Amino acid sequence: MRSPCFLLAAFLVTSLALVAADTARPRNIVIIYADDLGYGDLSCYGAHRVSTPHVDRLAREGLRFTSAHTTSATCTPSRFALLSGEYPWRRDGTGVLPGDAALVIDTQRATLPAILQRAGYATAAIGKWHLGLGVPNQAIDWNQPIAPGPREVGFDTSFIMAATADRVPCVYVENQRVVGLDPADPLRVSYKEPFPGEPTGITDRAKLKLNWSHGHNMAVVNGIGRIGYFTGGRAAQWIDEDMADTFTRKAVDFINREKDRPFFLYFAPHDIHVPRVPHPRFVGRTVMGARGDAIVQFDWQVGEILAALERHGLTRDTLVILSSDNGPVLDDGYQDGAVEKLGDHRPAAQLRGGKYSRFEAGTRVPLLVRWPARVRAGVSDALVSQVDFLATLAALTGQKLAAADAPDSLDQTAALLGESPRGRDYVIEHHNKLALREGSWKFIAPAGGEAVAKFTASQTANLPTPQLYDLASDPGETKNLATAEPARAAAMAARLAALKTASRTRP
Ligand code: NG6
Ligand code: CA
Repeated sequence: MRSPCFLLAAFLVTSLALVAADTARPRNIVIIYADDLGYGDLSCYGAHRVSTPHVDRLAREGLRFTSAHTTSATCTPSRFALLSGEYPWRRDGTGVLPGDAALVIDTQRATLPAILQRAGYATAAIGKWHLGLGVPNQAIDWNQPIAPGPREVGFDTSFIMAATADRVPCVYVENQRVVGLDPADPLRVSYKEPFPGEPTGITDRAKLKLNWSHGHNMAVVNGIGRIGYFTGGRAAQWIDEDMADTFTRKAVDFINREKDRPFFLYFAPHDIHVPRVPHPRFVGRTVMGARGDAIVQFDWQVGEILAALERHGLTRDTLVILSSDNGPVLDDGYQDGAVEKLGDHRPAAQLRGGKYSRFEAGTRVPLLVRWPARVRAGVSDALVSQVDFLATLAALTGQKLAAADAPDSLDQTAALLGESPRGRDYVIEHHNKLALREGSWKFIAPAGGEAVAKFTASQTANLPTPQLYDLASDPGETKNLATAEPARAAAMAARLAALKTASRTRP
């Protein structure tokens, strides 16, 4: 018979191992990546004209960050950085992509999903992709399997839209095949010229159910003008009103299917990007029109994901990260009432700018991290960047990075799990040109004064002279101190230039 001492020791070893297994590494990882959701758009970040109870639950049970950044003020570059751990401005072709673009992620390098796959997680990408498909200089044949794509990037399964909901082709692509295509009606896409006989947002403007304000006047799908032209593929076209339900069902199916093994779900809803056409059950849920209703629809999707985790008893051991790819925008090309019905809602809270901007609201976004087994609930002011998710999740799951991998991704485990109040000592903010944040100081490199679509240089920060702000006393970036503090401005300009020319920032 074993001695009581031995039994006690064995018991202690086993329970310590169990505790370690519980907290060293998350059982599952879910990233919920909203589109164009601003720093002030959630009730847990102060919004009061819209209520987001499901997201607020994540905030209550997890960590809410006040200084979290995407790398860039638009979608493709931010998603590129999130999945590759590299600043997008190091690579040509990582700006907002058309729907027929080639894949922009280098499949020879480690990616976030590939690392988690290696660590034993089942991986899925569901929702918006916008990172290109196929190889450069070779037109995609939408009627055949499409590669490379999410699979070659590290996702075992995928159910995506190729680009954005305002860009053709308006079809879902599941495991790299267009869903529901009728072979007798092949789908063709062009970003150059219209297909003869197909309606456009100009010829059929009077018949549109959602009128455009700028751009979005090419192909018409589901009564809405889009960017780009297409012909054929009628049976495969999505219905915008059902998109949130479709993506959510796919995400919940994935959780149900993989519940018994570790999984990584990258869930990228279309909301609250344009065209904002929420399902009828969400229409009128806020006084803010389509944009507010789309926020409620986004919140509902979060609730469905959390409920699926809960049902399978996975809440405690699942790391859930919720954030957005860039800051808010009201009129992004459709007349959907976002401007007129805004009232006193402040999509960027106290921050200046929004999508397309190097002012804070371009890249400072909501970030919530919930992992009950390890992360204590609270608020963190640590300066953090999504470019670090890759190295942090690699470290958390015990994966080593090769020297060439993720050149700008730092292991920020302590900050992202709330174990340290200190994050990075700097973040780089990007839209065309760069800006640097160091502590509370913000330096914005001069630009040529260029406007972006309808957005003026004073919204985008593309001013011809350097700008320097002290966010501690001036969170709204209203007092340019570049002339008053020339030494600080020069030092920050020099540091930014050095960071830009270095080929990597990960030691
Ligand atoms: C812009 C579109 C805008 C949106 C954006 C990409 C026009 C006039 N504007 O070019 O509507 O689609 O690209 O947004 O076409 S993002 O969030 O995917 O980066
Ligand atoms: Ca976006």
